[in-house]
Amino acid sequence: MKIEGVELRRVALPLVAPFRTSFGTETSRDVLLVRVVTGSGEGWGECVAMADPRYSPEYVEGAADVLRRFLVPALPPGGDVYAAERAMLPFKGHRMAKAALETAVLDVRLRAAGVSLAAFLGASADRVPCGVSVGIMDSIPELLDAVGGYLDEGYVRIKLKIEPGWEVEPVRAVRERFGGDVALQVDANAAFSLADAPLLARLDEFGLLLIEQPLADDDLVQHAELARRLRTPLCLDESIESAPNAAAAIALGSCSVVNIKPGRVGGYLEARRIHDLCRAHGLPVWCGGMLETGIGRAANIALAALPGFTLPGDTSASRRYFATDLTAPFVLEDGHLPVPTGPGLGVEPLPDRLTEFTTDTEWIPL
Ligand code: SMG
Ligand code: MG
Repeated sequence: MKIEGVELRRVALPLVAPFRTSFGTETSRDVLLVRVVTGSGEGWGECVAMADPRYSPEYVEGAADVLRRFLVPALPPGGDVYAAERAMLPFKGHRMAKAALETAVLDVRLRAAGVSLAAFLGASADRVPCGVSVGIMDSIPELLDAVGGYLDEGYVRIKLKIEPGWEVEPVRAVRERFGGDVALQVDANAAFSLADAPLLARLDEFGLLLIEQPLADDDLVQHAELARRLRTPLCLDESIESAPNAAAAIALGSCSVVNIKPGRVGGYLEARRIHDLCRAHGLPVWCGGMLETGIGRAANIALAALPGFTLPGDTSASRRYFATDLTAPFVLEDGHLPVPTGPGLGVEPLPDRLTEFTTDTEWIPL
């Protein structure tokens, strides 16, 4: 196998509704796709960086820049994914950009070998239970309508985005309307401080599955202190960028659950290492989401089928975000999505959709 070059492709997909978190509101998904081309095939990867560096320091334009300037030129042409991972290691950070390129290499390689990503990673399930992430709303009635709609669709777990001023009341309202049996969790995207511990402890009475990333990304010690003051399990998202980070968080007692997002940790190889580490320590993990198109969604579903993913992830159906996806849509069935079985990611962008939504392409010969 010889990689001839890499295409960077920018795609803009409108969202079905604005998605508000503690750090901002998304109305459209500006996606960077990476396509690795060999003499006999191609492989795709989706970069999960957002347009602005608010979730993490990475952003779409920055990811494209580091790919064209450093990561693609360093790529070994043979198509070995471990060699690709090693070649990118000297360049610090930029994990979302690295993950996209690594995934495209993995996809082209697995397609050539006729092996699915799920099989390569060691998946043990053929379908995964799905949760949904519900944005911050203007009012409680609006929130209850949204949650009710998702429960009707069959989602098996609800995650509420929270921020200071939108925490206890939305959780109480959802519990009052939909009862104590709904699997419910919250995500603060780092919007609180340790001084808010008494406020966050008021969530204890609602029997949440977990509180995700209440404090700042780099606050492992304070997360450990907060964990001691809450009964609700603490889950980390932004804080966990690598397996060593996860090991530190576990050793410190900063969390008892981990949200694994392959983009955030530099790819599916590192995501699997974090899964293995957490499983060895008895911590449940679940697969996060970054409003992926069908390309990234397919790969996340394969990862979520590994045995340590014992909690439902943010692996929702395509229509949660997009009226029209780039691939054939993922459709919820009895609260689950099927794990793709075809070689590689098992999905491909539909050519007409790709043409319709592409805003820019760039070819980088190797
Ligand atoms: O793909 O369903 C999804 C998004 C789930 O809430 C979600 N993601 O912090 O977990 C998180 C956020 C990050 C993206 S917010 C724009
Ligand atoms: Mg999160």
